[in-house]
This record gives sequence, structure tokens and C-alpha cells, in this order.
Amino acid sequence: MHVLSHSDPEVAAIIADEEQRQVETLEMIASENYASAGVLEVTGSVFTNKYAEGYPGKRYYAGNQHSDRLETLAIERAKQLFGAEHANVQPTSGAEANMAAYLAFAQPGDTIMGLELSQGGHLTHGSPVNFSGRLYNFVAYSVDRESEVVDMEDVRRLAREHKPRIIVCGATAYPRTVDFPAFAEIAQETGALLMADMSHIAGLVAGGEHISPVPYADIVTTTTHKTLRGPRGALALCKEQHAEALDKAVFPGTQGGPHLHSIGAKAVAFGEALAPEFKHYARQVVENAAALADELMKGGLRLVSGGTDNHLLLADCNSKGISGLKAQNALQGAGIITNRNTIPYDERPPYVGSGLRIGTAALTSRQMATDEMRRVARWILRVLDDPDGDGVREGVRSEVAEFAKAYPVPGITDR
Ligand code: DSN
Repeated sequence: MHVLSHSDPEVAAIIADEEQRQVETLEMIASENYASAGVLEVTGSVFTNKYAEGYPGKRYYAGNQHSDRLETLAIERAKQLFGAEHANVQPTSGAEANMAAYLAFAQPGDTIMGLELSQGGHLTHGSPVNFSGRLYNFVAYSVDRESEVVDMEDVRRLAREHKPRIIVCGATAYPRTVDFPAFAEIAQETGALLMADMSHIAGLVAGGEHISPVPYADIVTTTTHKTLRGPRGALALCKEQHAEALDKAVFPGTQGGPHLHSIGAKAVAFGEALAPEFKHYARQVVENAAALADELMKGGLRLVSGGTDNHLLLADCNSKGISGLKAQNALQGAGIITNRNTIPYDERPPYVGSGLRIGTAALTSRQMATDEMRRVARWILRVLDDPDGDGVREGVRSEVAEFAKAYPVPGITDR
């Protein structure tokens, strides 16, 4: 911030405060991570200045010889990382990637199936307050009441009954493996296209810790900043036969000029994820989530579906007699940053929720391993067992701040 601290000290001070917050607290929001110094450098590069509507070799503006090199590099790395036939690296967010996928393969009013939002689905998978639910006829499938795992028989029954144009699989608050082969079988049987939104698990897929949707789905969308640890943005992958429809749906269908600074940062992140160390990272994320889950359950916190297969867990705060909102706020007071969520068949409204979503991707980027996760779990339990206790919260907060400072933060402490 050496330039900004002179030219705009007000903004520089806010950024400095945020850096300090990110160093001194434990970031456990399942969709967040720490981008590397390299990713941040490209995000702040001169490519932010350039317009490049179109695609490499076919732009609507001059001066794009280096933009073409950058975007082509990002495309090639994305294809290599996920073994995909075609990649579009222009979507600026997961919502826009999903919008482009629907635009490419469905007409307004067509039927699409997705996981119920309150059970772990995403806003863009058919919520009535989102463009998806307003433009398309979404039919929601559910998780089983007992196991709290996606009920594939429910998916099959609904797909046979409603004959959707697209079946969307993937979730935003779902701790279990997504059964892509089973979804593909149902899509094939009912004549639907299969779309996998792997936003949460993309880093695990890249690292070999979750089955890849790429061989099974017609189209795969993902954000690039969650477990994949890249810049804010998204990516869409598909089979070659769908490439033209997808590209047209991204530009000019839903977006204008591509964000080349983000596309360059995606190229860096894909390069990082192609390196052998990323496999260790992905493995550690999953091991950390399992250790955290084990210690929390030992302390009497019920977890939806009884545990986790991936990077996140969804705690049922009713088991501690409090709401998700109360748990989130108490933990924030103790320097542990999570987010409240609904749990399947929740009786509380979404703004309050009974659940707490907790992820391990960001702490694993700080080199924390299973011993640290068990320690963090014990802090979480101390706070949730006495959410109104100021002394407990303050005590945990100072222990957490002291502990957290000892661990490096990519993009902050290495710059
Ligand atoms: N809000 C993101 C998440 O936290 O999972 C998804 O859009």
C-alpha cells in the first residue's frame, strides 16, 4: 500500500485494518480462502485497463495481442487441470457462469431441477427471488430426512415426472460427496442435460479429493476463489459439442468486456493448482474437516449427516440450544469467523437459521493441520456452550489472536 497510503490514506487504512483482521482471526467461512501473492499481483495489474470483448483471435477492440496470450494460457491451464474439452474463463462470478449455462441450454419457462436452497442448494439453482427461479420453471429435489444426504430416488422420481431440460447438481452447504455418476444416469434416462456446479469443491476435484464431474456432466461451472484458491471469478467447462453455445451465452449473451486482470489471476491460480503441492493441500483440507468434525461431535455438537466428506461441515446449533445466528455472532466475538445457514427441514427462518457452516480451506492455506483443528474445535465448543458469556468470548478471542498470528497468511504475510 506504499502508493495508496500517500494518495488515499483513508482507503489504505481500511485495507490495512482488513489485513490485520484476516491475520488475527480464524477464517472458517467455507467459501473463502486466501489467494496467493501472485494471484493478488495479477488482480491488481494493468490488465484492469484493457477492453477485449470477444475471444482470443476474435476481438472487437484493437491492442489485444497480450490479452489473447493471457486468456489462451488461462484456457489451456483450466483444460489441463480438469481434463476438460473446452473452457470459458470469462465468467465474472458463479452466478454469471450459471446464468450463461441456462441461457445456452434452456429457454425461459423450461423446467430445470436443482437442490432445494434451504437444504444446501444455491440461490442460482432456482430460488424464487433469483433470476433462475423467475425465468425458469425450477423443481427442487431434497435430502433424505433421516440420512440428510441427497435422496437420489427423489431425484429420479422428479426427473421422470417433470422431464427437465437440465438437472443441476452441486451445492453450497452440503458436506457429502456429490454422486455425479448417479446424476448422469438419471439425466441420461430422462433426456436431460446434466450441469454440475462444483464451486465449493473445485479445489478438491483439482487435487483428486472429490470425484470429478467433468466426465459425467454436459457442463460444469465453478467459482475460482473457494477451495480452488484463485481470484474472485468463475469458469465454465463443457464438452466440445457444447462449446459454441456456451461461449455465445457468456459473450455476448450475458457479459460484456472480460475482466482480463481476473482472467490472468485465474491462469496463475490454475498453475498453482497444477503443481504437486496442491494435491497435499487438498488432502489436508479434507483431513482437517474430518478432525474438526470429530472433535466437535465429541463435544456434543450435532453435525448434519453425521460428519463430512469434503471441506465443510454443517453444525446443527439446536444441539446446543441456540440458533445459527446466535452461534455465528458469538464466534465472531471470539475471533472465529463462520456463517449461519439453514439445515435440512429447518424450522427457523433463513435469516436466523439453525445451522452453522464451517470450512477448513482457508485455515489449511495457513499451514494448519489436524492438531490445530482439534484446538480450534475446542474453542468453538467453549463459545457455543456459553454464547452469552462475555468472559469466555473475550478469553477465547485473545487466545485465538495470539495463536493465529503464528501462522502465515498467503498474500499478506509473504508480501
Ligand atoms: N455465497 C457463496 C457461499 O458462501 O457459498 C455462494 O454464492
